[in-house]
Amino acid sequence: MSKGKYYLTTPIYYVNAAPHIGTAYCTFSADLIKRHKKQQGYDPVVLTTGSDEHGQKVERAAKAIGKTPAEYATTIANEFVRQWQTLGISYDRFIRTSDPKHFAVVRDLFERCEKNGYIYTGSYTGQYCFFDELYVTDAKPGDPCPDCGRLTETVTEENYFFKLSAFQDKLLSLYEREPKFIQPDTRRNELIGFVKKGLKDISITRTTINWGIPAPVEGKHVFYVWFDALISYMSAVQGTNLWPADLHLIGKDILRFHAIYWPAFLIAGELPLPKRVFATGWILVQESKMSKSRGNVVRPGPIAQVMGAGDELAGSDALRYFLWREIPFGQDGNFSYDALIDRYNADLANGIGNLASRTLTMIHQYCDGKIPASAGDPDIAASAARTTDLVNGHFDEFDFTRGIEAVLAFISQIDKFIVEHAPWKLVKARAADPEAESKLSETLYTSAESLRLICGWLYPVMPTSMVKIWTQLGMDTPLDLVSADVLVWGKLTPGQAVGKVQAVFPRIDSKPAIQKMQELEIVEIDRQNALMGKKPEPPPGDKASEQSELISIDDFAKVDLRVGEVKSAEPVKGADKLLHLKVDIGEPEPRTIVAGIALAYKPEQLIGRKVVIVANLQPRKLRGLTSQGMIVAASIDGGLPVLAGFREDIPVGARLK
Ligand code: ME8
Repeated sequence: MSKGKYYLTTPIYYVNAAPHIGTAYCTFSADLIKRHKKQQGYDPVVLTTGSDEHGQKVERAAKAIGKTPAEYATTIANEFVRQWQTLGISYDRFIRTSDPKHFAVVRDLFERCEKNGYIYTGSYTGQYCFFDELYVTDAKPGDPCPDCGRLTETVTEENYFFKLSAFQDKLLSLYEREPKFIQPDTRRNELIGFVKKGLKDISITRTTINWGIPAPVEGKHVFYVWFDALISYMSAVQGTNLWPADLHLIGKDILRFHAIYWPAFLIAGELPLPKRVFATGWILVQESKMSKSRGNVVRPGPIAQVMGAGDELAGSDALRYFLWREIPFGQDGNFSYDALIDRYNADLANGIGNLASRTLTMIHQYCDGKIPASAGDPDIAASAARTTDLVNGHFDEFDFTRGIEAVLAFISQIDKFIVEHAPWKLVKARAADPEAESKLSETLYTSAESLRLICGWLYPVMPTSMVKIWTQLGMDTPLDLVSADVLVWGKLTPGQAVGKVQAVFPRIDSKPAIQKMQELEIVEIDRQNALMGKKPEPPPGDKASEQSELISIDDFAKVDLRVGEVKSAEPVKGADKLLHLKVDIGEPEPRTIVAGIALAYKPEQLIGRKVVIVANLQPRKLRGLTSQGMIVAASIDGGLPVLAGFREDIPVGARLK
């Protein structure tokens, strides 16, 4: 009998980056949970994923390559769909926030919140970057834009607000009433602490953005992306009775949106709440967060190709296995190619793969390729029952690492069992000894039945590879339809013919494999850059291309060069090359600039002189002074710096273009 429906979601991913192993991690994990829940008898089990497409960044990225935001978003959304398919993700619905069906659901929730008195108009004040046309969250007046480095400006606009402040007590009592609403517990505690400090109302519309869902109000308002994005979880299953979701699987970075905003919006709209939000940890590469500027983004495609020797679904299994085996779910952990291959060879090639091929080969050689008749070894049968409970218990708690460890412990036990019973000796003795014949049957039945259960336990972890072993065992029922009641000892039918033996996890030679993955990674980066309209990156260390690299006018426009007038200049104690200048660049306060020009200019020579300043450099501390810009000078090899200046008189604050 069905345990009922189970609806789970991944985050909907931004279309400003192509899939990488971080986004794949969350998606793989949702896929594992879906397969596990199905096996446990939930029906239907529905998994949705999708793309978060609105906002200024997408609008701008599209414009830069001469596409409409809709075209751009479609290109990247298709890239996610393609990637999830090649990695074997069994999602049921891919929701795009640009889908008009989603618009209706967003507007409906807004209207419900409004009807219940949780929406009001107010003025929103934030730091806005006019060049990038976006608000910089958390910026203070005077802070630069993190994208382009220009100074942000304080802007006020009339917006619609959501009364989040009214939800502090309701949310705290929700967390109390439903202790599993936020998982893992460490995150739950952090979040409760945060909510206890008090919640501020949030602005949920914008008038400075075009690429968004128009709000059903007067004027040019579109919804703030998070109001839009969270509601996709409902739109994805609109017209079904799947809502509320049983699980939102997300990364820890977006927990506040899911555990504070989302339930508050739903309570305000009098709609049912999701049952659980689980936040995964972070996949780190070389101990740090993946970032484009650090160049340490790792994509799943090349790994899947190489680890599966061209069979991407098999390679996807190797990556999945590694991530859950290596990193306790919910915590941060490191990815490295070396560790991936070490685990693969140790656990998969030497462990499960070896058990499968030796068991099946012996059945072919000693039993005419048919499962021998036996009830199996009672101790192993008991151990298998315990392992089933352990695996299910751990997977139910999303502790995939421990679940896998329980299977590995069982595999070691079987390996030992085979060595102790030595079927290769029994086969020689059986002609003269009927006892040896029945021992042989028992040993091989035990190994084959163990293998069948291992396939069932690990199917959610490595679906493609477990199906391969399952098929070699000669099983008829497709493994994805197998439920827990079949995964008990003794259901393997004697006499069943086993299939052809093929290595499921052939050993991988580390060095050439890593080299191949890195080569394919470069091919993949170029392909994705081309999709996003970017030029291929020059190979690292390619001097000729570095020197001749041309920048676009937009790149040049990022440098804020201004005319300044030196107001004061003094030596810097203990630094004979530095001068401490105060330079007026047309702002209310002169800038402090620490410049390495003391050997070329005396302080008094500089007072009143017009100079050129780079005004949007990140501030830098030098000898205890914070330099808020750089003075432009020609530097002649070996000679002294010469300050740039003008022949004509020019007003302070003028920009150089
Ligand atoms: O935040 N390690 O989208 P996003 C582990 N559109 N997980 C990682 C990761 C890493 N290094 N990098 C990313 C958004 N992730 C919003 C979500 S939902 C209504 C809107 C995963 O493309 C992780 O699950 O930035 C994280 O929460 C998600 O990708 C964010 O993807």
